[in-house]
Amino acid sequence: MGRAFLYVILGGGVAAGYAALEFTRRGIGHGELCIISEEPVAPYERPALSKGFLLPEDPARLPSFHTCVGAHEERLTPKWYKEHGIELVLGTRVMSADVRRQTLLTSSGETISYKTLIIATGARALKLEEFGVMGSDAPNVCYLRNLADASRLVNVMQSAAGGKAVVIGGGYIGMECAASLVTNKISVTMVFPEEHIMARLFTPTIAAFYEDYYSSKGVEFIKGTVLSSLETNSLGQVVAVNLKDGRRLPADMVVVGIGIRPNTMLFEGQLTIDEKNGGIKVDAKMQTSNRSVYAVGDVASFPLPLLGSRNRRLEHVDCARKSAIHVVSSIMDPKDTGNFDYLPFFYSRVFTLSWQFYGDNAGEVVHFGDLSSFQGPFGAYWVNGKGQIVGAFLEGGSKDEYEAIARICRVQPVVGDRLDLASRGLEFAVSG
Ligand code: FAD
Ligand code: NAD
Ligand code: ISD
Repeated sequence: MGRAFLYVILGGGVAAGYAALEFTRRGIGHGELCIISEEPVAPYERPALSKGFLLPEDPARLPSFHTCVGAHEERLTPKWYKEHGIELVLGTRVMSADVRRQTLLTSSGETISYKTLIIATGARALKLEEFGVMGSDAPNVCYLRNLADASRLVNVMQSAAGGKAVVIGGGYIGMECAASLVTNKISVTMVFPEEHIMARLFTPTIAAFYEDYYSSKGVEFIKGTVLSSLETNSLGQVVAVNLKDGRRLPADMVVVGIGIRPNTMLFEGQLTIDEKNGGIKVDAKMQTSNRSVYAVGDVASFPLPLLGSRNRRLEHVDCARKSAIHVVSSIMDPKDTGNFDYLPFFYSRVFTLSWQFYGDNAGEVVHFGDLSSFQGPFGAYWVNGKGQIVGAFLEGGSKDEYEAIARICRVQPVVGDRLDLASRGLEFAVSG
């Protein structure tokens, strides 16, 4: 059996939701677009899973965070897809793809063919087993990538109330989950191999601010080491985490956030893969090495103007949203669609703190503001070899201040005296 569509989006996450909205805005006929997703629910704002979803009081639950509420747009419920004649094939995994025949084979045995395919398969969480540590399928070990993981995490947190959690990984998941666990009255020890949290983005100075804040909330840090094993009881539950440095940490639950891998598998050997950055290689129109196939979001490696159009893969929601909108424009209006001119934007919210980052965190760093108290605003500029500002970070800014640092990263002014830049701080961006 089989069905044929003009457009198929493979994957039903953030990018799929924003692409669907853009398709309807540009005008598609009923029955022309199909979205196939392994998840059993319509596209939703994944960032909510490590924030609002984990709140002890009045937590966010679907349908409240279906896309595209994260960008203050319409909320696309299953009814919306039906009314717009978009076929949502949910709870269905695509098992294989044939880009030459333009077909996808699903887990229900159906062959779905397309004229144009958008790959929006996102990424999967890396497992501890991939680093040689066994037992992460224990009932009180949690990963966090999708709604099912988040629901499970909530249940495990409830069973561990008043107890101890070990958080493995000092990246985004580690930081946001540690904050949520503390808010749920679970004491937290974070373990990670680097010298400070968020090593991919934060400077040691920025990291020290957040680490001090987390310490004030009772979070303990164990840095520069990794797990050696998980110790379990007769029920198969983890009771302790053993570290390579010999320490043993008793635990009622474990949360693991040790990075992701883009879901490229279906297309390996069929499309060009960016071996360096991971991901499916696309051009500035988000088109892959096959003319009928495009890729967006976490799975796509695209040319980034900021890097002189070298390819980069970004794992952030703003990129998923904007690349999705861009791809629909590329497909439906190729003549009038330019290159994807994207400025990287990352953000996070933990406890009552909130930060934003724009651009590239490469070059010399100039910190500004008051880092010694928990007041903010404070931040940093990154200055490249030509003396231009190419990146900016700000904690505790206002809407206008965040817009100002985004603008400065687009304009990339040349700065002279670094001490002057540090003392002018945020005012440099706001007045610029
Ligand atoms: P996804 O949203 O991951 O969607 C991919 C979809 O494809 C999934 O539904 C998946 O099930 C489906 N799929 C994959 N393979 C198949 C297959 N073979 N068949 C069928 N379906 C398939 N970014 C930020 O900038 N800020 C944040 O605060 C933030 N918070 C986050 C919190 C969490 C808990 C997580 C996990 C991520 C967060 N991110 C955040 C990252 C952001 O959510 C991702 O960058 C974004 O979701 C990427 O969108 P995507 O559509 O490319 O992939
Ligand atoms: P990450 O890349 O942010 O951090 C991975 C962390 O894993 C590293 O910082 C390191 O501390 C740790 N690590 C690496 N190898 C390890 C090992 N062998 N043992 C122990 N620790 C190890 O990835 P993540 O935190 O898992 O987040 C997953 C994805 O979700 C990322 O794409 C991230 O961008 C996304 N996310 C983003 C946000 C946000 O933007 N606010 C929030 C949540 C999740
Ligand atoms: O971008 C986001 C974010 O950080 C969330 O929590 O989207 C979600 C929505 O705001 C949830 O409604």
